[in-house]
Amino acid sequence: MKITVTKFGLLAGSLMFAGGLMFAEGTQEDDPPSFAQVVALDECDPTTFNAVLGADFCKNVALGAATKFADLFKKAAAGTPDPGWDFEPDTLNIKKGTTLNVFDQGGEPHTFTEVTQFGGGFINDLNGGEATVPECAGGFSNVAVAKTRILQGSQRQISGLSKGEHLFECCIHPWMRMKVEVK
Ligand SMILES: [Cu+2]
Repeated sequence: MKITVTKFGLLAGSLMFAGGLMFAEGTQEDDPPSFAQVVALDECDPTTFNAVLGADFCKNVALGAATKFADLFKKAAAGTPDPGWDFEPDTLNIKKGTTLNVFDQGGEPHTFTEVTQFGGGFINDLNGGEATVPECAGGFSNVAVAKTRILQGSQRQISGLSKGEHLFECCIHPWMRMKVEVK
């Protein structure tokens, strides 16, 4: 009798497990995952950045790969901006209805700002000679620009993108650029 009860218990457990799997599959078909991940990266050097911009502006996440504050400006002025400041991936193909999750995994703040054409941001000395694009004009005193800011360790969600090509750049470090194709 004891054995029968145990067997029944196992059978019931298996059925519940199978039911769980079926339910999970059904849910996935009804509601396909519609998120795409984007990350913002940088290699700011906390010591030199925070000496200029204030304590805690740049978090220590680069683990030795850091670029000093003055060097970031030098490289940008020379037309060879630091590739450690980057959105990944560079291009993304998504279906209409997909939400972008843009994570700032770098040490400092960025913006993820849609622009009609790539160009300069709101810090002239980082623009490598390019003019500020209208969408970045005014910097963070412009609420429309401030809304596109992403702080370290946080994310911005972009949804409702129309079909076609969308361009995004960072209004601080305008060589951080990304193209999103919505089909
Ligand atoms: Cu940036």
